[in-house]
Amino acid sequence: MDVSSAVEKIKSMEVRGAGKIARFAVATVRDYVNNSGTDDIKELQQEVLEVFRQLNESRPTAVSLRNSLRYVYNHSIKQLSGKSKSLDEWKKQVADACESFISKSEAAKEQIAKLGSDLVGDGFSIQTHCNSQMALAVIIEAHNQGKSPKVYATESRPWYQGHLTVRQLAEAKVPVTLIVDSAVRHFMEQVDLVLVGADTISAEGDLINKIGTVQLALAAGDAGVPFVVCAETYKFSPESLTENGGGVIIEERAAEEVVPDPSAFPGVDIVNPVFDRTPAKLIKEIITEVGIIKPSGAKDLIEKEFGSGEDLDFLSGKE
Ligand code: RI2
Repeated sequence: MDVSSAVEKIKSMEVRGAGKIARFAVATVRDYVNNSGTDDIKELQQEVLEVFRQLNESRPTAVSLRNSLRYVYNHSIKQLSGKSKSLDEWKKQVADACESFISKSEAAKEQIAKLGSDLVGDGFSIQTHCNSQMALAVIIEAHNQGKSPKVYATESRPWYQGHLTVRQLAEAKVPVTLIVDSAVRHFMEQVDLVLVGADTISAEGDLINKIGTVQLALAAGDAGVPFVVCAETYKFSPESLTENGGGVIIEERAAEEVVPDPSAFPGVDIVNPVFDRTPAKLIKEIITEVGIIKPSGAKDLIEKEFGSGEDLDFLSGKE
């Protein structure tokens, strides 16, 4: 697939979910490098950085996308700079780094499912929001262990990712109930645990996730139900170490996703922010592949995984 089609698939949300877009982006880089006809390394390096930039701009909020490209950069292009390598060696190292990110990401999901399932007690009712492969992996693992979880899943307007969630759970034979987004507090009385995914986690331990997540966290807090986030380490933002407040852009999408014909509402401003920020104080724990942490541990985790942030400018191609 060419790069502009890949970018379009991410923008249109044909490929969506923070983990999936990260794997899809690096698979696009791998295919670009493997299919490149150029015989000039310098030219290919510049082209690959341009591919990085286009992919990075396709959706602005999920840091997973940027971190997946950063991983490929750090494990190939950065190490190769200044070394004389043949074109084939160079291509192989980039493609290997892409494959390595994809396998690490898949392994992280399995590990999160295992660690997270320990938090699920027998017969737990779990509430979830949107469609997070990480949260679902935990629930399905607990189900496979015979813990018989039941799930309340929100519709997640305006894109209705909740429909994907309920179908996925029903297919896995997990009892699931579809509820409207505004019913989260109403059903919280019957819930033991809230599990959601993450698009980005900041150094302060704040969660940026599908719009409506903060309401779910407030409802859980009010009812004394633990609110837990399932996130691979590449959902943590190294940029937030230096930028005040996390530097996360909240994506706004078209008004047509809210109402099919905005012109039928003359004089009405229709806005569609698709993510919101849940403060660390509302989050009990974050399940990652390297362990279950408190949100206050986010900064340490970022420093361990990404260093002090000296490579934040990797997309510029400067060394
Ligand atoms: P996983 C999704 O964003 C949701 O906000 C979900 O919670 C998050 O990505 C993480 O998903 P969107 O692409 O990586 O639907 O856990 O806007 O699958």
